Amino acid sequence: MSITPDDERFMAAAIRLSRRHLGRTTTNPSVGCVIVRDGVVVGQAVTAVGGRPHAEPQALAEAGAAARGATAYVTLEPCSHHGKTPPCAEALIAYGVARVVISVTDPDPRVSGRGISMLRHAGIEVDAGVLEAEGRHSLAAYLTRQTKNRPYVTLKLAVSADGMIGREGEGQVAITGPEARAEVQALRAETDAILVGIGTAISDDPLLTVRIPGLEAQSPVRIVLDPSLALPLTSKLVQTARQVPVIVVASEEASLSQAEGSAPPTDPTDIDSRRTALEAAGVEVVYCNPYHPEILLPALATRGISSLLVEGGAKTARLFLDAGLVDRIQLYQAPVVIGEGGIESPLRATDIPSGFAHRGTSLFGVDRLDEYEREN
Ligand code: AOF
Ligand code: ZN
Repeated sequence: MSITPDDERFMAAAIRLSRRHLGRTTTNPSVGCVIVRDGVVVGQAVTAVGGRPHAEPQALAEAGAAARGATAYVTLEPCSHHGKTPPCAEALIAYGVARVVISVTDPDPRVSGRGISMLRHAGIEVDAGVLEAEGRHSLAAYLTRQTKNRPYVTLKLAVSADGMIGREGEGQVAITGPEARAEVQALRAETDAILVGIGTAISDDPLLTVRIPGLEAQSPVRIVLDPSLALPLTSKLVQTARQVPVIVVASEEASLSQAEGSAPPTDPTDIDSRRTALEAAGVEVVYCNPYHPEILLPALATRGISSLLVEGGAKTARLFLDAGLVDRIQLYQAPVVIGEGGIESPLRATDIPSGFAHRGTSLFGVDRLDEYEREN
């Protein structure tokens, strides 16, 4: 059977549904499943928070007997493995579904085409690749971690009309307005981890949590690149480390502390006592080279982090850009003028690196957001 406009419409609904649990199912992907019988939706579900149960068995349970002869729209190939739950392909077969429409095939080596062949062997018609670009977009974090062994990296920058991202020595400077700031919080809520350099952690003293009512529990893990453990015990990050996890990435050699805005070299005993104090406050200290994203990112993937939001400052942004390890750029442009003492943005709308495609523009109050994504 060929793909119809209705197929795309129901797949679009499944993709939209899948976005509901983005950032809350890691390391599992957030998958959407819509079951349709005679043009009517009889069951729909998204992978549960925490990653299980998967989407399909929940949607099938809702459909019940109406699933017999129905079409299931799934954003990811149904699984075929006996993992923590039984295979979803088996459930689709058991309920008597007649057709399965899939957006993206699953790169998990335990599945990888086997879900589709199980279904076909059982006589179910399968169409894959429907709205694949949109499907891949919704599964970007999962696909990146599976195929590249690193998290999907989003760089967020808020740039003033004169090309600045802040003012030297002034802590947090409001560049965007409240609408754009709410949007950034929504982005945090669907991301596993958020990262800043020690310079930003000290000068801005940010909280980096989600404060949208109802979504507070979705705050990402907060990561600070802090080679010599200079993060003050009085900082908001440390003070809230018991509520929302904080990971400090320190260098194995304290002598690397010349880099970004950090404290001057100190004797090792000092470092040891700072480490003890940070850990006593609930901060996790990880030793890994903080200035080599190509080493750091796989280490984060191993810890189950599939998506990472890089929020500042200029040097940290540059570090990830130069390493070619940014997948998406979210560039806010605000009409504010910073002027004297401004910290220049590492990036402006006029110098987006090659290899990034413009994916869209949104307006938040007086601020403009342009989204760029790496093409490949
Ligand atoms: C589906 N539907 O909703 C999801 C799937 O650890 P397990 O046993 O839960 O298996 C994890 C794998 O299951 C994951 O790597 C991916 O291949 C698949 N995720 N599959 O059929 C779903 N979330
Ligand atoms: Zn499954």
